[in-house]
Amino acid sequence: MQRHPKGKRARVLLTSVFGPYAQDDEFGSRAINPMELYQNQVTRAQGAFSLRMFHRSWGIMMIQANISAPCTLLDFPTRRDLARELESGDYDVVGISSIIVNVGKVREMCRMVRELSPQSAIVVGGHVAAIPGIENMLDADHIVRGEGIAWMRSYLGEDETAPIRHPAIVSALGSRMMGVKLPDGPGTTAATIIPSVGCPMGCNFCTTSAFFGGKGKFVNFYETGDELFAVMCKVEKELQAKAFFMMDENFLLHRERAMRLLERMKAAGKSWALSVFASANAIRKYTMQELVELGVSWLWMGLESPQSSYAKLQGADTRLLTHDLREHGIRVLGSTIVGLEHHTPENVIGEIEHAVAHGTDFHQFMLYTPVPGTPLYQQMQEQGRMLEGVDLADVHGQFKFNFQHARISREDSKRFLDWAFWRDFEANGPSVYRICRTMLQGWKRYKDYPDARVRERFHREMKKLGSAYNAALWVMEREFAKVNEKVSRDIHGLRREVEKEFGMASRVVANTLGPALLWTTRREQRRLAAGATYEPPVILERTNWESRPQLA
Ligand code: B12
Ligand code: SF4
Repeated sequence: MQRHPKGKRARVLLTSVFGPYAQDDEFGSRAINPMELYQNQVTRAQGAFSLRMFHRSWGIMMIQANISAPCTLLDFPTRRDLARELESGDYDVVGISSIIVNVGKVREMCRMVRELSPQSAIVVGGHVAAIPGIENMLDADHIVRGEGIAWMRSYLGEDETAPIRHPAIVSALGSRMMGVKLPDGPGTTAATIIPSVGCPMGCNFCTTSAFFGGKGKFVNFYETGDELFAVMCKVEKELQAKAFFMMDENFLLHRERAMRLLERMKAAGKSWALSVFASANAIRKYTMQELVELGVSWLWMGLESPQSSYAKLQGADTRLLTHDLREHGIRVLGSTIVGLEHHTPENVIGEIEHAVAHGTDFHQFMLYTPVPGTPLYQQMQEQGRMLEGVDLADVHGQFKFNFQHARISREDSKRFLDWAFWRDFEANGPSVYRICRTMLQGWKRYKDYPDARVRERFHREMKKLGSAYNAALWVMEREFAKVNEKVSRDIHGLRREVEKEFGMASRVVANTLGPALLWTTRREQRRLAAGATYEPPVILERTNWESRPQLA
């Protein structure tokens, strides 16, 4: 591979794609595809009860933390921010990180670099690099497919096999719900830990798996439970974090690593909470006690479809599994695909109802989408079923099919998808209510558990349930009566249980804080109806510079 002539003296700018994001524009921003996770693909039908938050661009944060060259990281810039940095910076290398939907922005950013910083070499990385023929779509010097830390280290003449340094990453920023901004920052938000990239299960539609090698392959940043424990201790100290978002596509699949982590947590008395992604086959390798002791408190699981033949689901009764997990206080985010090959206008409703009947705390619905770089895309291309003229900015699984489905039309794909979100909300109520129910179940089961770490974790969560969350229940009970009377009564029942458990104080909080929260919720509903959107803040961070200010 070619090295940059200046090696580690090269000055590097790493940037995510520019905003604003929550609008329709010629560069590929889409109003229905803001820079948010829950609002985009999980709670989008839940109005003011939707969970709103932003996540930093972790890929380039990891790269920045692992090179010794002077480096500036620009996250969520506007074009003006980018232009200012390019004009003032004298950068030798500009690295742009993007996913496929944002390829139009990458093209424009390359154009800007050539114009404003012609001496810079342009490196494009992240999932956008999976587009076949991307070299001809934009003007870059290097297109990097797969893992980027090793690539950048090698490009700058550094040791690509050196241990990975993990930056302290606050998992979310700008969180809000029911019209209220939630506390952010050290001590209040989980820290993100990235143990690996890729997933060896190799489901045919999965871009993350395909991008890092596909079936049987993945890249581990931390091989052992001991390494992971050390990283988590360091981040715990830096961010005062007790909760961790494990950004690993299938964290529980690596049982040996997870069990060693548990041993170390036990020995050190760590009462950590872990949010993880895991497939059903991986979850079943553990007893509920092991999961609870490991601190698993939130779990993202692909349910896909009862008729699908994915190896990760083989033999799993996902409804029973979801029920058990929630009984043990583990909040479940289920993920279902709409528009699989066997779906028809007749059976898809039944499959959505089946998904809804899981009664998960959150439910993501995604359209079956052949994304460039995946086995599914290749198969559809070979069969001549990819639709012509679909803008890549619209290929994000939340709009319409980008391929010819055997039985469902492109227009209907959107109708079924939108209905799935609505149906889950209507039948199961706001996700905030559902997580309160799961938390209470966990508390009842584990409040007297012999392991003090586990008791402490549930106790921490319960403080919120007995106070602010109970006020939220008070609001939801009132507001949801208009949508589903039965769910509203269930919310009332849960509130009574919480008050029985936590006494007079929680009732007082509900009655005093509740009306204020009702007011902010209704104000938020009006704001959203009038078209209000949210954008992440622009962030600029410099490392290894001797004399440059932190903020532009
Ligand atoms: C966090 C996240 C987000 C955040 C984005 C935060 C941000 N600042 O960009 C949020 C929640 C907002 C989000 C939204 C969406 N996301 Co998203 N997201 C993720 C997630 C879960 C983690 C990303 C991550 O940090 N991974 C860990 C890091 C270390 O890996 P990485 O980013 O891939 O980076 C590595 C390499 O790619 C490479 N690299 C990355 N950048 C660069 C740059 C250079 C210069 C170089 C050399 C290398 C390099 O090196 C890194 C280290 O190895 C991934 C799934 C996943 N497991 O990766 C999906 C994922 C990236 N998202 C995806 C999608 C589709 C979306 C949405 C369209 C979904 C939707 N319908 O709502 C929206 C788009 C929003 C928008 N307007 O752009 C897809 C991308 C598919 C594709 N092929 O393009 C993924 C892969 C999920 C999936 N499997 O479908 N997302
Ligand atoms: S189990 Fe999940 S992360 Fe792994 S390949 Fe399948 S869809 Fe992707």
